[in-house]
Amino acid sequence: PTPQLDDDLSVQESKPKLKRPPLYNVVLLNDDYTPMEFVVHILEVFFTMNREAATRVMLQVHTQGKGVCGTYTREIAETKVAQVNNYSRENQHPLLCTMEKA
Ligand code: TYC
Repeated sequence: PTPQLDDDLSVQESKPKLKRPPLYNVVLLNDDYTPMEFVVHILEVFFTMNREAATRVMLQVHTQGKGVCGTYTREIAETKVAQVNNYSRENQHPLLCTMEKA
C-alpha cells in the first residue's frame, strides 16, 4: 500500500490554533439602598481600583444605572460575580453584580 505523504489532502495538517477566548464585562447595577461607600469598597477590593477610579465607576453606576467594573475571561468573570454577590448578601445590601459578553 502507498504510504500517505504529508502534502496529501487526506492528511490532517496541524495548523496553530490561537483563537483568543471570549471576554465578558463584569457589571454593577444601581439600586436605591446600597451605600455609596460600600460600592467603592467593592471596587477597591474585588477589582483592585484606587479610590479615585472606584469613585468614578460608582458614580457612573449611580447616574447611568450600570457600569463596567472589569473585563475577564468567562471563569474569572463568573468568580468575580459570585464573590461580589455573596459579599453584598453577607453585608445585607441588595447590590447586584452580573456579566455580559464584551
Ligand atoms: N444608588 C445608591 C445610593 O444612592 C448608590 C449605588 C451606587 C448603589 C452604585 C449601587 O451599584 C451601585 N446610595
